[in-house]
Amino acid sequence: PAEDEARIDEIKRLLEERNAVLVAHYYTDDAIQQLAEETGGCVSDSLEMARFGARHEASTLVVAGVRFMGETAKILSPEKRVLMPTLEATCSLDIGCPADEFAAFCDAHPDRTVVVYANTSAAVKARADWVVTSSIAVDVIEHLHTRGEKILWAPDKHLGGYIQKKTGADMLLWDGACIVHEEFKAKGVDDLRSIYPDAAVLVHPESPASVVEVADVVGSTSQLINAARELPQQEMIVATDRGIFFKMQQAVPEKTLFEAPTAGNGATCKSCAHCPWMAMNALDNLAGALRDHSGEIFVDAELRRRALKPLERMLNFKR
Ligand code: CIZ
Ligand code: SF4
Repeated sequence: PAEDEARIDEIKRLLEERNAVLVAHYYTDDAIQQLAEETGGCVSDSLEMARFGARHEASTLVVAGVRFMGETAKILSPEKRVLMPTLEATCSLDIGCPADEFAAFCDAHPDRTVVVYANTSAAVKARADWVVTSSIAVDVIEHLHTRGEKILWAPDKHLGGYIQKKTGADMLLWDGACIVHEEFKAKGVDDLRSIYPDAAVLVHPESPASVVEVADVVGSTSQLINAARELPQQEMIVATDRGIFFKMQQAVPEKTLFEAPTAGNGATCKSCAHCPWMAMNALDNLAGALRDHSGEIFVDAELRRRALKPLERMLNFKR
């Protein structure tokens, strides 16, 4: 629509005027991902978003994603201005892991190394020994397990359970979940596979164990896109936020991608597997953030100092 065109032009102009770069997550709307690509920004998972933002020379980062991604960007680049289209975009994992309750949980288990998923507040990160994203989580836990460390893991119990199974590490799990991935159903995937028996099943490990069990490939968003490229199958059933189809289809234009069912009856659901908070990022509020610097992220200096340590461990981690 012409309205969108005008917004897009305005955003492009403002990005230049403000010496800003757009860093977008795979789960944001297609229009935002496309804009990030066209303007020399990046579209990626939270690990690469963090790396890209920290490396980039722009003085302002516009982070289209959810709150913890903006906070992470600010923690890594305190000298940069970090803007988000909306500060309301949170995450069920972040909400389900309040800093005070989490600190009490850690205090009760002082013998454990505290590893938290990136989808947490700065205050929770500040209490952790390690921060990990799903693309690096298995490798980090494997490393800690090899050193004989016992783990306290938060907040995603499905991802934690998956890593535990995969590495054999001793992991105590916080009881949190992603409201998007938790809705995928193994029965729905099976039913869809009975219609497309040659399809590969690609699953993000925030999904329930029963869905992970029927997967051909389990991995983070970037890993699933790579798998779509590398697998011989021409059809893919994908269990993660449907925002991923923008980049995945670009990577494999000749392949057919299906959303994994969330309803359990084999019917694909057009609106279920999409994060309501990611969906709050739109062209309008993105333009607004650049125009008047609304949605600016600030992180308390002392909190930042403490949260930076476990984040840097992650960024410096080599397998
Ligand atoms: O589910 C999320 O929010 C993901 C996959 C975040 C990330 O690590 O990119
Ligand atoms: Fe959080 Fe799930 Fe949304 Fe990701 S998709 S931001 S884990 S609620």
